[in-house]
Amino acid sequence: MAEADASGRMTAAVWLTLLLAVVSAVDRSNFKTCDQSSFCKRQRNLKPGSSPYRALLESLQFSQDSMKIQLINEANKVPLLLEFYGLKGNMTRLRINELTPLKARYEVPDVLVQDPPTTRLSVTGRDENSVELSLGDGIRKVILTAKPFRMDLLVGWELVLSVNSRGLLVFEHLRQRKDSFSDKVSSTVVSIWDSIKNLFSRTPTKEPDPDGAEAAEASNAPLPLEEEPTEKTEQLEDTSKREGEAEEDPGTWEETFKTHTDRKPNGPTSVGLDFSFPGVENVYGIPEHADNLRLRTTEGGDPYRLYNLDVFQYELYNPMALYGSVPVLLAHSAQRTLGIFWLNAAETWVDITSNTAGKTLFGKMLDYIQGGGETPQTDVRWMSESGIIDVFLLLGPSPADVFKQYTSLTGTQALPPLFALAYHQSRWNYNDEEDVNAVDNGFDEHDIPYDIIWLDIEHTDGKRYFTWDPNKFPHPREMLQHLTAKRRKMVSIVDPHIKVDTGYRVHNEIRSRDFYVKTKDGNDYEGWCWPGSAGYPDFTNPQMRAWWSSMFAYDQYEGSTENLYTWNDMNEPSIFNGPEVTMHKDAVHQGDWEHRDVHNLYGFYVQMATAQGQEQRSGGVERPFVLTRSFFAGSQRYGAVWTGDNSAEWDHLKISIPMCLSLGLVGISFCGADVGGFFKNPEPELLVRWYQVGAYQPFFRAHAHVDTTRREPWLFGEENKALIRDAIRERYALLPFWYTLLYQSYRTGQPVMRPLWVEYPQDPTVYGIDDQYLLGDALLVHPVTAQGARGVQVYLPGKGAVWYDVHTHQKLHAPQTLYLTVTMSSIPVYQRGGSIVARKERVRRSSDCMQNDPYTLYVALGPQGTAQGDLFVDDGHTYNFETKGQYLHRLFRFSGNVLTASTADPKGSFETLAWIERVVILGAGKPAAVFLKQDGAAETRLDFTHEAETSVLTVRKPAVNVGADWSISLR
Ligand code: NBV
Repeated sequence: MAEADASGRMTAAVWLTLLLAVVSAVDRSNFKTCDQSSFCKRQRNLKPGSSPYRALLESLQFSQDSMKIQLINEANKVPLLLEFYGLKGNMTRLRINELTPLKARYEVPDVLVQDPPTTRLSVTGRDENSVELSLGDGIRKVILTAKPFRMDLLVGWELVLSVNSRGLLVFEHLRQRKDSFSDKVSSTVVSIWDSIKNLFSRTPTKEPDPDGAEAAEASNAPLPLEEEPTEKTEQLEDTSKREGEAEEDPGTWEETFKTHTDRKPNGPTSVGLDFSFPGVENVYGIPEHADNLRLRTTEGGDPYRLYNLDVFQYELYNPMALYGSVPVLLAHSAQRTLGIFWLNAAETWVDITSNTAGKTLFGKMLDYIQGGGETPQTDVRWMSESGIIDVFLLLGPSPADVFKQYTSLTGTQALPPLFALAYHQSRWNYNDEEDVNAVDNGFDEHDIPYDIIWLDIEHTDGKRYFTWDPNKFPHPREMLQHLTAKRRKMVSIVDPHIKVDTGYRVHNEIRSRDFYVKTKDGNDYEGWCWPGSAGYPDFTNPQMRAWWSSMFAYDQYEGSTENLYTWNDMNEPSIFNGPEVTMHKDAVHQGDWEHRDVHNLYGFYVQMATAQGQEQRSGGVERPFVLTRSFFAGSQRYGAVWTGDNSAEWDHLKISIPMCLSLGLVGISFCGADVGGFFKNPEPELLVRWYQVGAYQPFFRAHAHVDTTRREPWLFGEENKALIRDAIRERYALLPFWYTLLYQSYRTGQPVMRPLWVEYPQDPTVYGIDDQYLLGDALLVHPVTAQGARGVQVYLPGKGAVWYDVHTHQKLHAPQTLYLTVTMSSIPVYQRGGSIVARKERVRRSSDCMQNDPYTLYVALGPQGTAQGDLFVDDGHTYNFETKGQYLHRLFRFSGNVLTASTADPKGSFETLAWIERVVILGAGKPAAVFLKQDGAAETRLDFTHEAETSVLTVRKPAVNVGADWSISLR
């Protein structure tokens, strides 16, 4: 593969080989540190202290649900407008913008699913320096202090969150750079300009208004709030000297990183704000970082960075940016869980400090015993390069409340088609149709289920997406039909970089419609990527997105069929010759917005347009499946994400757990990591362990780099093959459970993979645990992620709770930490006593073949001898569950020795042949007899077996349809 193509250009493989030869780990120098990012450095140079901002109480305006007030920076006198809303569901929203910006500042569209419904806000107190507001029921109060400006949120009499208490509010107002402006005008104009400047010393309105703006400045009196932002008028002064700290950094107006100079036509525009959580020691979220679940303090290092980047061979345990960003942080203590959603799509850095950081547990205990210790507190500081401050405070108080609140704003996880939860087989690349066929047959020969085979970039005709290589894939339709016959699917990659080639229809259409992102000079922006020179469709443009979506129609994407789905890669966007391997910040998008403003949204939009395309090709009937590498808040609405180019190393296996847990906390539940590791060749032990881990993560796909040796499951000897097969079969058996979890997530916004603290919020032992987790609230998984492991330490949470080892059915009491010895076949999983989990235990070729297979219910009795669980069933692939009510949501309850099945949701109904073939009750005594009762029928006796040693009762063949109501009594 390592050769130049006919035209003498380097092929992608040559590029890659060169890259690999030179680099073996991330080249950090390709990516900025905070110090190299001018706005981050500027803001970080501002130390906590008294805020220069003052709220002008006399400007206070109230409506039923909002408060508006002006803030003035006493140093530069530029007025800001603060809007504060009480939102339904125990949330508030705080927006800060310039009162009269030189031109509009970017406000993130399309991420919120609706205008969040507001709730009552009333003034309940006031003195000369503060206002007290009550939210909704009045239990929650906000005290706004005018000077220095801060806001404190109280629940009852307890302070739970403060805003700007460390005085780190920064709002770099838009202004004209004096020298660059002067350069453009003649000296005469300059002298007129200078005279005007002397006359008016503040932000002008359209017409200089001595009674308004200027007077306001003189007295610090507020400007009228109705005043519209002044669009594109030029500011009549150079205020650059006023910002003090902002001017020290030479990169303020123009910054150079490596060979790239960012000319910043709008000058410095950054915003920042601090939040303090008294009583909180644990914060989570702000993915994507290859780091532990619990965020660490950033003192003495870099802040966590949110800037979507293609980081080649990323390193672990650091705050560097990765492919996606979700600006949501959760703060947790035994008392409550809170969230901050910072809605800004520009480059963002997040600093975390804590007054207990560095204190040993003993030190903290001593503080506690002596009563002299400070209340623990965590402070979080957000810094973004442009846009406005638009922040949602999610007030919980439980973790479940915070998930509900956040997903009410940005949407819940889309319910994937059932097959997408099954096992995916990928590599870069399956070379041609014969290869696809051979791999597909391999799974049958070795009796391993799989659902989807993936084609990477080499399947295209010269990296022209929506095409097929005519030599390697001459008959795509037949290939896809062959898979259909096996009830399997395919995914093909569609990247957003479009080859600049006048012989390529996709390029020609985008160009003729003028849909490419532009350079600052108005030309089509071009960057270097897999196809060579490439254009980047402007996915922020709704018309562009509509056109892109239309490309997935069967007659547009030639060779595509109903069972072809999509993978969006490189959508940060990745640009080999761009600054930090991405797009220049001064590139221009629709509406004249700079790439700087929208950067973190690009990948979100690519997946959105692709998912909508798939939906449309079926007339809105079929649910899409799209995997994306880049994402933002709200991406959960469009499909799955994976953690990008990991490596075949044990630590990478381990980190896949906190990486997916973090994503789940911020709405994105459908997450996975490349099984086996993308770079390098895994030793068989690592590969087997990775399958065992992947089988218990929501998105389960094996994938590998083009330079790795082949690694289909049967290539590692019989023993390893059997272990991999077992792990995959385990996944298939649990598909009904996975599907139900995804349905719950879709309905309620709760994460699928949950850190233990989500279910056991009061148990401090679990706050830092990220090597084990829960699936829903029923299964606890502690995968083996260490080489040569002989055992794992498992913590079973819950006072007075019981757990059952799902393999041995042994009953264990909680809380306890137990040492479990493991062998190569062990996947430590426990079922919570009190839960009911449905499985399908017949081995099949693919999930589709299991459609009508019977269920086994695993009823794990809790300490009171009760249990409960649910099951979602529908056709597995259409929207009929939503549009036509065609679904079953079943509820199973065990209590008083009776197991009953009823509907959890009478609105749904669905015809299925699937029935219940077995009920396994863990922790049960031996009954004398077991009876089945169905509506309108006489009681019948059921066969059963009982294992005294493990207290497992197996009831055979109730043979009731899964949609029917029935009860089974143990007597
Ligand atoms: O398309 C090739 C690869 C893909 O296999 C991988 O999964 C992506 O994360 N892609 C990145 C581009 C090249 C990576 C070196």
